Amino acid sequence: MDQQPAFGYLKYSEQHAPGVGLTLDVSEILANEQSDFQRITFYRNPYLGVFFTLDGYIQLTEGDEFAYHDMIVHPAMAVNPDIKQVLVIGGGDGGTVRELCRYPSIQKIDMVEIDERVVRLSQKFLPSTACAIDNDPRLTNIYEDGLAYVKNAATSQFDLIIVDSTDPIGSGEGLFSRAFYENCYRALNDKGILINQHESAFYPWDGHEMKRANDKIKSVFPIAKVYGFNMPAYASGYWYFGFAAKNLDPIADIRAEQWEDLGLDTKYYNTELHKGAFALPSYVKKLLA
Ligand code: AG3
Repeated sequence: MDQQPAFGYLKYSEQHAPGVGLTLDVSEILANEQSDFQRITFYRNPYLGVFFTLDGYIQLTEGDEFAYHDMIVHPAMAVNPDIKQVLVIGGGDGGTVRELCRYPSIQKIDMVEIDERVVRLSQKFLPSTACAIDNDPRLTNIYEDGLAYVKNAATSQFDLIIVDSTDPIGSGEGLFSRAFYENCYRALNDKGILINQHESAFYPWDGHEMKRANDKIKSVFPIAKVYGFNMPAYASGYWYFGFAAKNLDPIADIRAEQWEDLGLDTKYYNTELHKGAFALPSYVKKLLA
């Protein structure tokens, strides 16, 4: 990450709004294929490292994935450090399960990813995120539709469900449906927590999806909050996750000391930031009201 930007590279460019986008130099195209579900492309950028897109949307860069994966895992673990049974839907690059595997108290993780090609290409080109896959006996990889998996899951089976999905278009669309959230509710026990990829608020089309998802989750879960984090490669540089639960409140029930006693070295998350992340800008509060 200490190279100077240079001229003469190919460019990857993603449109975020009319006249606004993100451009990354491409020093190498590592893979580009159409799977049964989506177009998958892996690139290298001289500064942020390997990044990949699904149907033309950046999923992560090696340089900023720490923010995303810290924030999709650690807030829930700090609210309930006794989490043992976890279901991850999506997350084919492995970053989410990498963070979960750092908790010795977690006994079992089912990772249900619809597209095995994302996992295999990540193992090849993103070993820094995919390192836990095929490497931790607690982790089971299942290649099927997360929607059907949750529908067939036993009642109260999980302490935590994490939905590490793409946007609500294409193969990820069903993971934003009310029926899916209802099945998650049923598959979670009384202390259960649902964390989901929740889009962002700044641009109206992303904000529209964020509100739609939030309205549905609020109608299913008694506790339904969102929290934000800085994500440089995504539209507006800021993104949200949802925290939904049957009983546990993300602020009132945080067990900060117990989490700190674990001594995990995290690059983004800490228990002070935890509280701040749930404090929303006024325009976001208004959007979700
Ligand atoms: N999952 C995708 C998050 C949303 C990306 N959307 C976008 N760029 N418009 C990231 C997977 C990380 N494990």
